Amino acid sequence: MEARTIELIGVPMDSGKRRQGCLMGPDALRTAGLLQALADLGHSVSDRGNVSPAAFTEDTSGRLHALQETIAWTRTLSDVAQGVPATSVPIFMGGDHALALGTVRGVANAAAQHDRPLFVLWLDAHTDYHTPQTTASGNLHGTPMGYVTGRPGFEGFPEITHPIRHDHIAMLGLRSVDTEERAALEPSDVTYIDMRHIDEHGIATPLASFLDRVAQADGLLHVSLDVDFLDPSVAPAVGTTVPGGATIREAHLVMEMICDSRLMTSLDIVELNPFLDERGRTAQLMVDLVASAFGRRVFDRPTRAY
Ligand SMILES: [Mn+2]
Repeated sequence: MEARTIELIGVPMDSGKRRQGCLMGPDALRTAGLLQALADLGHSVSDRGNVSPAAFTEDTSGRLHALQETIAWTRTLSDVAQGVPATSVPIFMGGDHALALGTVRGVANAAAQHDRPLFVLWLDAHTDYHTPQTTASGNLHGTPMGYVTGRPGFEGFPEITHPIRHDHIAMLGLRSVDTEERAALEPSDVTYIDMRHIDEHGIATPLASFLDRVAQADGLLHVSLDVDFLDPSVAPAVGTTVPGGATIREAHLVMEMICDSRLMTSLDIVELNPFLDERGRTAQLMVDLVASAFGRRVFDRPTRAY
């Protein structure tokens, strides 16, 4: 693929759920060699260091976990994401999935400024389509898709001025969807591909048709990769393990197809909890997957000059 300018942005965010550890995610990805892996592919890569949230005062009386901290992160990350030049591809190194409240809002605003439609590919065991009212756990990492599509009930969060259209969203790898989320998603135009569908039809066909739609619309593509998209036997470093996830090869194929499409304009790597990892194997796998999305051919390495 042609050389890209890539900005690594560390997001040590841990407020989206109660189990702690994702704040170490950015450093685990650095330690696993993310920058060098991308530079070796011929890309121009810089590490912007870690982002910090705007000042906040937590109110622990409510049902929602770390609401004010999450709102503060959302404000900051939205500004950071919106400010990335259109010539660069930002990789947001999480951090838990609540970071997508900010990153997707920000890239949606930037897309609107450039008059381009934004599409979102959500690679996850979960739909994360809750609102602060519907989440039973009170963990806001289950709400980013609800937020960026403009669902109501996000009091205190920055207003969504450019909601993501439901027909611009594909969710891949689903295998744990709450009743309320299913009821809200089923009548919508979201493309949701659960693991049974992947078992029966493969992962390439639904992904190819989504990528075709993005290309037809001359759209920008934000990819949000949750560690729990993968089966926990190959990616144990995540707090929300659900058996029956994507295999290593399925995940690489998704990344290789994203690479071939040349459509991806921003990427989240989320929910990596190094505290739960086994000798860094999950962090290493995530680095390998990102490299596939930027041109590395892991299982077929022809001799090639970059
Ligand atoms: Mn998620």
